[in-house]
Amino acid sequence: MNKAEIVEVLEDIAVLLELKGENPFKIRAYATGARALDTMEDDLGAVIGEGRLGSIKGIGSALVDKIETLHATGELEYYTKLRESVAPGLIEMLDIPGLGGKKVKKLHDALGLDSIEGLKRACEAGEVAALKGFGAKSEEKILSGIANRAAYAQRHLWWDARAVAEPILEGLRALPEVERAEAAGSLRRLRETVGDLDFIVASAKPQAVMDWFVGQAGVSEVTAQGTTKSSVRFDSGMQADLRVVPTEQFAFALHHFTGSKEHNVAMRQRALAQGYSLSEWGLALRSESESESESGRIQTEDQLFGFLGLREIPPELREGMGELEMYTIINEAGKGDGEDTIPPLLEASQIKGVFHNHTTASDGRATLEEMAAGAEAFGWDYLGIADHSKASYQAKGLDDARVLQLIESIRAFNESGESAVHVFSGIECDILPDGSLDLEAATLRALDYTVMSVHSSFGQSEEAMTARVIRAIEHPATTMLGHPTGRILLRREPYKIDLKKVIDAAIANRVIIEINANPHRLDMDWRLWRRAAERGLMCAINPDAHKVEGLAHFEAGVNIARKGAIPPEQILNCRGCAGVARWFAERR
Ligand code: DGT
Ligand code: CA
Ligand code: CA
Ligand code: ZN
Repeated sequence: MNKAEIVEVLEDIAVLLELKGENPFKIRAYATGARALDTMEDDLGAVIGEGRLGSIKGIGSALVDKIETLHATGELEYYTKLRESVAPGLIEMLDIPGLGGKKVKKLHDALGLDSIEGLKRACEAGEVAALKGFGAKSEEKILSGIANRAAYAQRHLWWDARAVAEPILEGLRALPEVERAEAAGSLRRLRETVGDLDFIVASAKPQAVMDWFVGQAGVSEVTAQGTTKSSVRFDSGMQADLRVVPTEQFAFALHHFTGSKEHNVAMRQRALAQGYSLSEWGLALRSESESESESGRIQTEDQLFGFLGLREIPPELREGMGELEMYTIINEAGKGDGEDTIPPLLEASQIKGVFHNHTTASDGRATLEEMAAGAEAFGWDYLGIADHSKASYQAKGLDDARVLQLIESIRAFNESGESAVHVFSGIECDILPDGSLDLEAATLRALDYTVMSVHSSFGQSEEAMTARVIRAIEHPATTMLGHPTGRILLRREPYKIDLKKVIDAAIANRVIIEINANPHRLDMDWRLWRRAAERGLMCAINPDAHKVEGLAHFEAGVNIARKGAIPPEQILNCRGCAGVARWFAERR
């Protein structure tokens, strides 16, 4: 087990002990140990090897054995037993925002609750509001937490869905009976969350493909199995549909099951207007039912679109949001003319570096050097470091003095020439509840760039939150706005904010809005980008990486930029080092 995973186990143990009402000193020992391990800069394997674990401040003797066991075996009997000793319903209750070990214990002791169902009933009966330490507001919050949890349980992050889908697709393609195989549905459209996976296969021997699909490792239930269609559920809760079609239907089936529904409706209407009926099976002339169907001539989606007078619409734009108009071939004779009206979509290879990443200076888990090496591995020219500011104390945010030190160490790093990657000094500075900034203007100006983010007082009114963020945007030292709605996909709703006004202010002040590329955020949302970019808004793709592996998330940001059809010239990451430096300087 790696260090991060062990930290999570220790944190879990502390919460479980809290839930059981154990001795506070024991609870604190685990919580402190988790923090000490988390912030330890040395390599855990080396520290254990040298027998130094017990001498690390905050790691008590009771923890040394447990950490070593977890590191060596990935398991710990004490932890397994502890989990087993707690009712599963209580552990589920911990998932609800605002409920920690102490509160769940209180609900259990005072009201005898041991399930989410019971908790919901108790809230609806007003019993929770009457409890000391809870009140009407927290009762309401628990209820909405329960409702969200039910809705969220149905969907998965795109990033996780892709990880499940890739080996399935490879497995399908490796079958000798399979001619073509693709993933369709929301996964292919690069939606931020995915309900279920959809696979389309071309094969003359559907049975063999079906058998392989339902027999995969990890399938916990076969929910449907026919001759050409089956559905399964995996242990992880993910569901997947498979449809097998003859090769000549493949393009039609792939197009249909890629969706979206709205896109399909628009395509069908377009076909009808030209006298054809379009379905998942094919394309046929409506007036002469016995006439040869057109399907035979169409073997690819490109040909299908072309038949209807369209250029090939990339899957990520098929959302029924005007993409047919955008991709209509204007001038059939001079194809070149029509092509020019279609905006090129961003490619991952155009990215020359990323901004907004954290290091061990605040709550990141990797050092500046390690992060820069990670950026070099991607072949990037530069890396932006933006650690937290002091108001984010739980993330060890930096005060003015530490920011100035950090600028110095980044300068030294750049001058040392030890890396081909240039590091830009930035900060993720808290926007305080009144819209003022967490650091001195002079400190902010000393940095190459700044990202301003809201991390507190999420419950403000829409008016107050909008004014707060706009005040930060209008500050002359602001370069970018970080995760503008604070949403955590499938976990936390966005805070209330009028993004239309925020976008206006950003354009007027030449402030960039980020696409926070963390797969849990993808904020600002793709639905807003096309229109905002047309009006001149600049974008930056920011992985918000807290460790080296987090840099890879930039790809999820590229997806969103594509879905939002943001022209590459309006994406700061497409500029070279000098271009980026110029943008930063001109803002000041
Ligand atoms: P999801 O799974 O909720 O994330 O979203 P999708 O888009 O993957 O939806 P899904 O799996 O229900 O169906 C896949 C595609 O099949 C969908 O995007 C469009 C097509 N489709 C499914 N049902 C209908 C329908 O009733 N009408 C039309 N026009 N298309 C449909
Ligand atoms: Ca689906
Ligand atoms: Ca489906
Ligand atoms: Zn943040």
